Amino acid sequence: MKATAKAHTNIALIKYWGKRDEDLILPTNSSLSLTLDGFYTTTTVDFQEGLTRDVFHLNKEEVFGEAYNRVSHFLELIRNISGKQDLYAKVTSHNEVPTAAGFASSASGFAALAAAGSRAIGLDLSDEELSKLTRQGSGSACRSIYGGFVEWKMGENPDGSDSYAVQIAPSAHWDVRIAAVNLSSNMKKISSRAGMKRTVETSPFYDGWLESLPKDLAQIKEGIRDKDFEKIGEIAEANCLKMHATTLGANPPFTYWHDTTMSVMYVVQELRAKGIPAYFTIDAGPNVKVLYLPEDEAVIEKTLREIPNVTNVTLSKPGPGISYLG
Ligand code: 2P0
Repeated sequence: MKATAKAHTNIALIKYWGKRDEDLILPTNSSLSLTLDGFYTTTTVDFQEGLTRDVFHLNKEEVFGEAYNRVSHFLELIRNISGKQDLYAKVTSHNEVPTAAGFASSASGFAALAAAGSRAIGLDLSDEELSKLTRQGSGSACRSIYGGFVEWKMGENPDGSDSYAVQIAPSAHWDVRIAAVNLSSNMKKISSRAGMKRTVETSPFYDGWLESLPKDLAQIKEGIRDKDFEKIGEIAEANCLKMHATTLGANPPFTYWHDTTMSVMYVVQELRAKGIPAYFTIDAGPNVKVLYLPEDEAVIEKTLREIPNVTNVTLSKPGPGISYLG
Protein backbone atom coordinates (compact mmCIF):
# COMPACT_ATOMS: atom_id res chain seq x y z
CA MET A 1 0.00 0.00 0.00
CA LYS A 2 2.73 2.37 -1.06
CA ALA A 3 3.06 4.86 -3.92
CA THR A 4 5.30 7.76 -4.93
CA ALA A 5 4.26 10.77 -6.99
CA LYS A 6 5.89 13.94 -8.23
CA ALA A 7 4.08 17.27 -8.79
CA HIS A 8 5.29 20.66 -9.97
CA THR A 9 4.41 24.05 -8.61
CA ASN A 10 2.29 26.51 -10.62
CA ILE A 11 2.03 30.28 -10.90
CA ALA A 12 -1.37 31.90 -11.47
CA LEU A 13 -1.74 34.36 -14.34
CA ILE A 14 -5.37 34.87 -13.36
CA LYS A 15 -5.45 34.71 -9.57
CA TYR A 16 -7.56 32.62 -7.23
CA TRP A 17 -8.52 35.06 -4.48
CA GLY A 18 -11.45 34.11 -2.28
CA LYS A 19 -13.56 31.15 -1.21
CA ARG A 20 -17.29 30.59 -1.23
CA ASP A 21 -16.88 27.44 0.91
CA GLU A 22 -13.91 27.15 3.25
CA ASP A 23 -14.30 23.46 4.14
CA LEU A 24 -14.61 22.15 0.59
CA ILE A 25 -12.28 24.89 -0.72
CA LEU A 26 -14.61 26.23 -3.39
CA PRO A 27 -13.45 29.48 -4.99
CA THR A 28 -15.43 32.61 -5.81
CA ASN A 29 -13.71 32.83 -9.20
CA SER A 30 -12.06 30.65 -11.82
CA SER A 31 -8.27 31.01 -12.15
CA LEU A 32 -5.57 30.11 -14.67
CA SER A 33 -1.95 29.12 -14.16
CA LEU A 34 1.26 27.93 -15.75
CA THR A 35 2.88 24.81 -14.26
CA LEU A 36 6.65 25.23 -13.88
CA ASP A 37 9.51 22.88 -14.58
CA GLY A 38 12.27 22.69 -11.99
CA PHE A 39 10.23 23.23 -8.82
CA TYR A 40 8.52 20.11 -7.60
CA THR A 41 7.64 17.94 -4.65
CA THR A 42 8.16 14.18 -4.55
CA THR A 43 6.04 12.34 -2.00
CA THR A 44 5.81 8.72 -0.91
CA VAL A 45 2.74 7.58 1.00
CA ASP A 46 2.93 4.21 2.72
CA PHE A 47 -0.24 3.00 4.48
CA GLN A 48 0.80 0.45 7.09
CA GLU A 49 -1.14 -1.87 9.41
CA GLY A 50 -0.20 -1.24 13.03
CA LEU A 51 0.40 2.53 12.84
CA THR A 52 -1.69 4.41 15.40
CA ARG A 53 -1.36 7.81 13.72
CA ASP A 54 -0.03 9.39 10.53
CA VAL A 55 3.65 10.34 10.43
CA PHE A 56 4.95 13.10 8.15
CA HIS A 57 8.57 13.79 7.21
CA LEU A 58 9.48 16.78 5.01
CA ASN A 59 13.04 17.10 3.72
CA LYS A 60 14.17 14.42 6.22
CA GLU A 61 12.66 16.09 9.30
CA GLU A 62 9.54 15.03 11.14
CA VAL A 63 6.81 17.65 10.98
CA PHE A 64 4.35 18.50 13.77
CA GLY A 65 1.82 21.27 14.41
CA GLU A 66 -0.29 23.04 11.80
CA ALA A 67 1.51 21.59 8.76
CA TYR A 68 1.14 18.05 10.16
CA ASN A 69 -2.55 18.66 10.90
CA ARG A 70 -3.24 19.75 7.33
CA VAL A 71 -1.57 16.61 5.95
CA SER A 72 -3.32 14.29 8.38
CA HIS A 73 -6.70 15.96 7.73
CA PHE A 74 -6.13 15.42 4.02
CA LEU A 75 -5.26 11.72 4.52
CA GLU A 76 -8.54 11.46 6.44
CA LEU A 77 -10.37 12.48 3.26
CA ILE A 78 -8.57 9.76 1.33
CA ARG A 79 -9.40 7.19 4.03
CA ASN A 80 -13.06 8.21 3.94
CA ILE A 81 -13.30 7.89 0.15
CA SER A 82 -11.67 4.45 0.19
CA GLY A 83 -13.57 3.19 3.24
CA LYS A 84 -10.31 2.19 4.94
CA GLN A 85 -10.69 4.37 8.03
CA ASP A 86 -8.27 2.43 10.24
CA LEU A 87 -5.16 2.71 8.11
CA TYR A 88 -2.56 5.33 8.95
CA ALA A 89 0.31 6.34 6.72
CA LYS A 90 3.96 7.25 6.69
CA VAL A 91 4.37 10.25 4.40
CA THR A 92 7.83 11.21 3.17
CA SER A 93 8.13 14.39 1.11
CA HIS A 94 11.01 16.16 -0.58
CA ASN A 95 10.61 19.68 -1.85
CA GLU A 96 12.75 20.56 -4.84
CA VAL A 97 11.43 24.06 -4.38
CA PRO A 98 14.44 26.02 -3.16
CA THR A 99 13.35 28.16 -0.23
CA ALA A 100 15.53 30.89 -1.68
CA ALA A 101 13.43 30.87 -4.84
CA GLY A 102 10.47 32.16 -2.85
CA PHE A 103 7.88 29.72 -4.18
CA ALA A 104 5.10 28.46 -2.00
CA SER A 105 5.28 24.68 -1.89
CA SER A 106 1.65 23.98 -0.95
CA ALA A 107 0.57 23.58 -4.60
CA SER A 108 3.15 20.94 -5.53
CA GLY A 109 2.93 19.48 -2.00
CA PHE A 110 -0.79 18.76 -1.92
CA ALA A 111 -0.87 17.61 -5.57
CA ALA A 112 1.89 15.05 -4.89
CA LEU A 113 0.24 13.98 -1.61
CA ALA A 114 -3.15 13.49 -3.28
CA ALA A 115 -1.69 11.48 -6.16
CA ALA A 116 0.54 9.25 -4.01
CA GLY A 117 -2.02 8.86 -1.21
CA SER A 118 -4.95 7.96 -3.45
CA ARG A 119 -2.87 5.45 -5.41
CA ALA A 120 -1.33 3.91 -2.27
CA ILE A 121 -4.74 3.22 -0.74
CA GLY A 122 -5.95 1.57 -3.95
CA LEU A 123 -8.14 4.29 -5.47
CA ASP A 124 -7.98 4.60 -9.24
CA LEU A 125 -8.98 8.22 -9.76
CA SER A 126 -9.39 10.04 -13.08
CA ASP A 127 -7.49 13.33 -13.44
CA GLU A 128 -10.76 15.17 -12.81
CA GLU A 129 -11.41 13.25 -9.59
CA LEU A 130 -7.79 13.72 -8.50
CA SER A 131 -8.04 17.47 -9.11
CA LYS A 132 -11.22 17.68 -6.99
CA LEU A 133 -9.56 15.73 -4.19
CA THR A 134 -6.40 17.85 -4.35
CA ARG A 135 -8.47 21.05 -4.23
CA GLN A 136 -9.62 20.10 -0.74
CA GLY A 137 -6.00 20.16 0.47
CA SER A 138 -5.11 23.53 -1.04
CA GLY A 139 -7.01 25.36 -3.74
CA SER A 140 -4.13 26.27 -6.03
CA ALA A 141 -2.82 22.68 -5.84
CA CYS A 142 -5.71 21.37 -7.95
CA ARG A 143 -4.07 23.12 -10.94
CA SER A 144 -0.78 21.21 -10.45
CA ILE A 145 -2.35 17.93 -11.61
CA TYR A 146 -1.70 19.12 -15.16
CA GLY A 147 1.29 20.53 -16.99
CA GLY A 148 1.36 23.69 -19.08
CA PHE A 149 -1.53 26.17 -19.00
CA VAL A 150 -4.31 25.11 -16.66
CA GLU A 151 -7.71 26.54 -15.72
CA TRP A 152 -9.40 25.82 -12.40
CA LYS A 153 -13.11 26.05 -13.17
CA MET A 154 -14.83 27.47 -10.12
CA GLY A 155 -18.04 25.49 -10.69
CA GLU A 156 -21.45 26.27 -9.23
CA ASN A 157 -22.53 23.21 -7.27
CA PRO A 158 -22.49 23.50 -3.47
CA ASP A 159 -20.91 20.03 -3.18
CA GLY A 160 -17.87 20.97 -5.30
CA SER A 161 -18.57 18.30 -7.92
CA ASP A 162 -17.92 20.77 -10.77
CA SER A 163 -14.95 22.64 -9.25
CA TYR A 164 -11.74 21.19 -10.72
CA ALA A 165 -8.88 22.01 -13.06
CA VAL A 166 -8.55 21.29 -16.79
CA GLN A 167 -5.59 21.68 -19.11
CA ILE A 168 -5.87 24.57 -21.59
CA ALA A 169 -2.61 23.78 -23.42
CA PRO A 170 0.30 21.41 -22.66
CA SER A 171 3.77 22.72 -21.80
CA ALA A 172 4.99 21.96 -25.35
CA HIS A 173 2.41 24.40 -26.77
CA TRP A 174 4.44 27.50 -25.90
CA ASP A 175 7.73 28.22 -24.17
CA VAL A 176 6.78 31.13 -21.90
CA ARG A 177 9.26 31.49 -19.04
CA ILE A 178 9.01 32.78 -15.50
CA ALA A 179 11.80 34.34 -13.43
CA ALA A 180 11.15 34.14 -9.70
CA VAL A 181 12.62 37.24 -8.09
CA ASN A 182 13.24 36.71 -4.39
CA LEU A 183 13.66 39.67 -2.05
CA SER A 184 15.14 40.09 1.37
CA SER A 185 12.21 40.96 3.59
CA ASN A 186 11.25 40.53 7.21
CA MET A 187 7.63 41.46 6.80
CA LYS A 188 5.05 39.75 8.99
CA LYS A 189 3.38 37.14 6.86
CA ILE A 190 -0.39 37.07 6.37
CA SER A 191 -1.17 33.65 4.90
CA SER A 192 -3.04 33.61 1.62
CA ARG A 193 -5.82 31.72 3.42
CA ALA A 194 -6.25 34.48 6.02
CA GLY A 195 -5.65 37.28 3.51
CA MET A 196 -8.28 36.13 1.04
CA LYS A 197 -10.82 35.56 3.84
CA ARG A 198 -10.38 39.07 5.22
CA THR A 199 -10.64 40.53 1.72
CA VAL A 200 -13.83 38.65 0.83
CA GLU A 201 -15.45 39.65 4.12
CA THR A 202 -14.45 43.31 4.29
CA SER A 203 -13.09 44.83 1.06
CA PRO A 204 -15.52 47.08 -0.85
CA PHE A 205 -13.31 46.50 -3.92
CA TYR A 206 -13.98 42.77 -3.92
CA ASP A 207 -17.13 42.96 -6.07
CA GLY A 208 -15.21 44.92 -8.71
CA TRP A 209 -12.54 42.21 -8.74
CA LEU A 210 -15.16 39.51 -9.30
CA GLU A 211 -16.96 41.47 -12.02
CA SER A 212 -13.76 41.92 -14.02
CA LEU A 213 -12.70 38.26 -14.01
CA PRO A 214 -14.75 36.58 -16.74
CA LYS A 215 -13.35 38.98 -19.34
CA ASP A 216 -9.72 38.50 -18.14
CA LEU A 217 -10.14 34.75 -18.30
CA ALA A 218 -11.72 34.69 -21.76
CA GLN A 219 -9.08 37.02 -23.19
CA ILE A 220 -6.07 35.28 -21.69
CA LYS A 221 -7.30 31.99 -23.14
CA GLU A 222 -7.36 33.63 -26.58
CA GLY A 223 -3.84 34.92 -25.96
CA ILE A 224 -2.60 31.44 -25.03
CA ARG A 225 -4.27 29.92 -28.08
CA ASP A 226 -2.75 32.57 -30.39
CA LYS A 227 0.64 32.67 -28.56
CA ASP A 228 0.20 36.42 -28.17
CA PHE A 229 2.74 37.23 -25.44
CA GLU A 230 1.87 40.91 -25.12
CA LYS A 231 -1.77 40.02 -24.64
CA ILE A 232 -1.25 37.41 -21.92
CA GLY A 233 1.36 39.58 -20.19
CA GLU A 234 -0.87 42.66 -20.08
CA ILE A 235 -3.82 40.67 -18.77
CA ALA A 236 -1.76 38.80 -16.15
CA GLU A 237 -0.09 41.97 -14.85
CA ALA A 238 -3.37 43.88 -14.64
CA ASN A 239 -5.11 40.93 -13.00
CA CYS A 240 -2.40 40.74 -10.34
CA LEU A 241 -2.66 44.47 -9.64
CA LYS A 242 -6.44 44.18 -9.23
CA MET A 243 -6.05 41.30 -6.79
CA HIS A 244 -3.58 43.27 -4.71
CA ALA A 245 -5.81 46.35 -4.85
CA THR A 246 -8.55 44.41 -3.04
CA THR A 247 -6.27 43.96 0.00
CA LEU A 248 -5.87 47.72 0.37
CA GLY A 249 -9.63 48.01 0.75
CA ALA A 250 -9.83 45.32 3.43
CA ASN A 251 -10.46 46.04 7.11
CA PRO A 252 -7.87 46.17 8.55
CA PRO A 253 -6.10 47.00 5.29
CA PHE A 254 -2.94 45.16 4.30
CA THR A 255 -0.54 44.67 1.44
CA TYR A 256 1.92 41.92 0.51
CA TRP A 257 4.22 44.46 -1.15
CA HIS A 258 7.59 45.53 0.14
CA ASP A 259 9.44 48.58 -1.21
CA THR A 260 11.64 46.27 -3.30
CA THR A 261 8.49 44.66 -4.73
CA MET A 262 7.70 48.02 -6.27
CA SER A 263 11.29 48.47 -7.46
CA VAL A 264 11.03 45.21 -9.39
CA MET A 265 7.66 46.21 -10.85
CA TYR A 266 9.20 49.48 -12.01
CA VAL A 267 12.22 47.76 -13.59
CA VAL A 268 9.92 45.39 -15.49
CA GLN A 269 7.97 48.33 -16.87
CA GLU A 270 11.25 50.02 -17.84
CA LEU A 271 12.32 46.87 -19.70
CA ARG A 272 9.12 47.11 -21.71
CA ALA A 273 9.79 50.76 -22.48
CA LYS A 274 13.12 49.60 -23.97
CA GLY A 275 11.29 47.11 -26.19
CA ILE A 276 11.89 43.95 -24.15
CA PRO A 277 8.57 42.23 -23.46
CA ALA A 278 8.37 41.37 -19.76
CA TYR A 279 5.43 41.39 -17.34
CA PHE A 280 5.15 40.78 -13.61
CA THR A 281 2.82 38.91 -11.34
CA ILE A 282 2.84 38.74 -7.52
CA ASP A 283 1.26 36.25 -5.12
CA ALA A 284 0.58 36.40 -1.38
CA GLY A 285 4.04 37.66 -0.49
CA PRO A 286 6.61 40.30 -1.46
CA ASN A 287 8.42 38.28 -4.18
CA VAL A 288 7.80 38.97 -7.85
CA LYS A 289 7.51 36.57 -10.79
CA VAL A 290 8.45 37.94 -14.21
CA LEU A 291 7.08 36.50 -17.45
CA TYR A 292 9.41 36.63 -20.45
CA LEU A 293 10.28 34.83 -23.69
CA PRO A 294 13.35 32.55 -24.10
CA GLU A 295 15.21 34.92 -26.44
CA ASP A 296 15.29 37.60 -23.72
CA GLU A 297 16.49 35.32 -20.91
CA ALA A 298 20.02 36.73 -20.56
CA VAL A 299 18.99 40.39 -20.36
CA ILE A 300 16.08 39.61 -18.05
CA GLU A 301 18.24 37.67 -15.60
CA LYS A 302 21.03 40.26 -15.59
CA THR A 303 18.65 43.21 -15.14
CA LEU A 304 16.70 41.57 -12.29
CA ARG A 305 19.85 40.50 -10.44
CA GLU A 306 21.13 44.09 -10.44
CA ILE A 307 18.16 45.42 -8.44
CA PRO A 308 19.23 46.28 -4.87
CA ASN A 309 17.82 43.90 -2.21
CA VAL A 310 17.05 41.18 -4.75
CA THR A 311 18.60 38.08 -3.18
CA ASN A 312 17.99 35.50 -5.87
CA VAL A 313 16.60 35.08 -9.38
CA THR A 314 15.48 31.60 -10.45
CA LEU A 315 14.47 30.85 -14.05
CA SER A 316 11.87 28.31 -15.08
CA LYS A 317 10.26 26.81 -18.19
CA PRO A 318 6.74 25.37 -18.48
CA GLY A 319 6.58 22.02 -16.72
CA PRO A 320 4.60 18.75 -16.66
CA GLY A 321 1.71 17.47 -14.59
CA ILE A 322 1.65 14.63 -12.06
CA SER A 323 3.88 11.62 -12.60
CA TYR A 324 4.16 8.39 -10.63
CA LEU A 325 7.54 7.02 -9.66
CA GLY A 326 6.39 3.76 -8.14
C1 2P0 B 1 -3.17 31.72 -6.84
N1 2P0 B 1 -2.79 32.28 -4.47
O1 2P0 B 1 -4.08 31.66 -7.69
C2 2P0 B 1 -3.37 32.70 -5.70
C3 2P0 B 1 -2.84 34.04 -5.98
C4 2P0 B 1 -2.08 33.33 -3.84
C5 2P0 B 1 -2.32 34.53 -4.66
O2 2P0 B 1 -3.69 30.27 -4.56
O3 2P0 B 1 -6.43 28.32 1.27
O4 2P0 B 1 -2.42 28.31 -0.83
O5 2P0 B 1 -4.90 26.48 0.52
O6 2P0 B 1 -6.82 27.19 -0.91
O7 2P0 B 1 -4.08 27.73 -2.68
C6 2P0 B 1 -2.63 30.72 -2.61
O8 2P0 B 1 -3.71 30.12 -1.99
O9 2P0 B 1 -4.91 28.73 -0.55
C7 2P0 B 1 -3.07 31.09 -3.95
P1 2P0 B 1 -5.81 27.62 0.11
P2 2P0 B 1 -3.72 28.60 -1.56
O10 2P0 B 1 -2.11 31.04 -6.94
